[in-house]
Amino acid sequence: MTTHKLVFKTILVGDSGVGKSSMLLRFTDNKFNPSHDLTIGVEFGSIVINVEDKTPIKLTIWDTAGQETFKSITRSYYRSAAGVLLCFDITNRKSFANIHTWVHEVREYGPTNSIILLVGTKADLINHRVVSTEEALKVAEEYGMNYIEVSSKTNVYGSKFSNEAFIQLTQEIYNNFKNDMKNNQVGITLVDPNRHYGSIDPTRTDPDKLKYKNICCGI
Ligand SMILES: Nc1nc2c(ncn2[C@@H]2O[C@H](COP(=O)(O)OP(=O)(O)OP(=O)(O)O)[C@@H](O)[C@H]2O)c(=O)[nH]1
Ligand SMILES: [Mg+2]
Repeated sequence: MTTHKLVFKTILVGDSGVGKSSMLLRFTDNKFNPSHDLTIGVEFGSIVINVEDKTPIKLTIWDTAGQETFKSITRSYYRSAAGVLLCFDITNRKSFANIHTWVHEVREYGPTNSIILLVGTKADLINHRVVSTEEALKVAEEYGMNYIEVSSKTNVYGSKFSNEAFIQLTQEIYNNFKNDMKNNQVGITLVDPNRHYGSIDPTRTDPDKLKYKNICCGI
């Protein structure tokens, strides 16, 4: 049975190596991978989140490749995203400087009203920090974005779980949607609960077909 009536399409963007895939892996599987397995093209994950008023929302997350080579593929995903997690690594100044380029990319190729949340990753690496929280907050404010710091490695940083980034983005998209329902918002799908969307045969054992996280669109 479909529990959710709303589907939000979101994407993870930012330089290669900042930890986008690690955020998705922590969120969908509660795991951490210490090695950098370059994302080729785009990977996909999805999860249902209950927002503050308990509305269940299915979040689809497209994890894009940070490498320049894949820019033309990843750009095509901006177009239909309701929300963006724009990530930089707090131990890597270049990834922070590139935030400006990423914002311009998202604004140029994405819908005008998509919500961007700025995410400072690897917050556990306190001794290697080169970007201060204040600096990041300032840039976020310049672009009208909120800012959050997370660690996919330790999962908890300060009082926050790394999943908070996804939850916060979902809540922001939902608030925006509730305030402006008349506007056809890109990246938001209303599911008809009376419609039969098909189901997976519970006796089926083929693990690849039942996989929750799929790789797609790689070249
Ligand atoms: N200490 C620490 N390392 C992290 C954290 N998140 C990611 N890493 C490491 O950073 C490296 C890159 O992480 P990925 O998640 O593969 O980076 P990505 O942004 O998906 O990179 P691309 O797919 O190339 O765009 C890996 O070695 C991760 O283990 C974190 O929160 N803390
Ligand atoms: Mg990746």
